[in-house]
Amino acid sequence: AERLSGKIILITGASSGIGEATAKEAAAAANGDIKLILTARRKEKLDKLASELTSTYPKIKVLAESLDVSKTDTIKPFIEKLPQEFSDIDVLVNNAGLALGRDEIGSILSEDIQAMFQTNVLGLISMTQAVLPIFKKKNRGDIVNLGSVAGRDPYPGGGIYCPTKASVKSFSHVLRKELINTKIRVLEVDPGNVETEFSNVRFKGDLQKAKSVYAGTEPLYADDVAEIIVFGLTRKENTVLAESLVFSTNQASAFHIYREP
Ligand code: NDP
Ligand code: 8X3
Repeated sequence: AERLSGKIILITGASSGIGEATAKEAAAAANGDIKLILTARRKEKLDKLASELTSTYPKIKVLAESLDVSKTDTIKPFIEKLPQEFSDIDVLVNNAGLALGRDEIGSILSEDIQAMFQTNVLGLISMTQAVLPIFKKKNRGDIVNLGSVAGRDPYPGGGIYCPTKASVKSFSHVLRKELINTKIRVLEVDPGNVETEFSNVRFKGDLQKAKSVYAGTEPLYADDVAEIIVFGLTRKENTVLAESLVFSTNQASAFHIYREP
């Protein structure tokens, strides 16, 4: 919609899944009249997406930059050194995130604990801290945080991932309350199972295990979640899609999943 026209949108984790789909959905909604800052660790994937978008929409401006949000000291300098035409960000999509393993508490690898908190929580907080002054200056801007059903409905084997997403929820609440006297909006989107690279990453390349997460169901796909994000971003300025729990039609909680026999 024209409500996204001319905006500058920064997406973390735009090299795959929900982040990549959100870039495409936002570009389509604005019919290319948009500037996208695409970030993730895998620069070659971002470059591929950027060239796809620029060949579809001649008017679009895309900046693809590698940024590892778990390296939190690099975030503020990254935001401060953005080229001038991308510097006045309007929308931050805090999407970068991951789960590693399904090990039970007591046998979780310490590097997995570190990576999940460092990315899902500290990375998201640092991005928000770096971008918020830009929004406060103009009393406007949208922050979209990717939570999860896992943050609401913790499950065995999610000893770290679930608390990281509960942290995202708590952080989003505080932020929305602190910004009550501004026009800055805080949106949180909490999906159930979405078939992306998420499970390949969680099961560290065991594709059989990854596939079994979605077996017998029609899961959500990345573009389904991207549609919800863009729906939220294109509401009138007086409206905030504060929280949305999004399931595939076969899912009703973290563990209520109907699978075709
Ligand atoms: P994908 O694995 O497909 O995408 C994850 C994205 O995050 C990739 O672009 C990856 O890029 C990026 N990323 C991971 N670590 C870092 C890092 N340290 N710095 C920068 N970018 C990073 O998964 P999804 O699209 O499914 O996940 C997106 C978000 O949605 C996550 O926050 C996830 O927790 C959440 N979510 C996913 C659900 C699902 O079932 N799939 C359900 C609920 C929530 P790269 O590797 O190139 O850095
Ligand atoms: C991803 C969905 O249920 O595996 O957030 O945690 S779940």
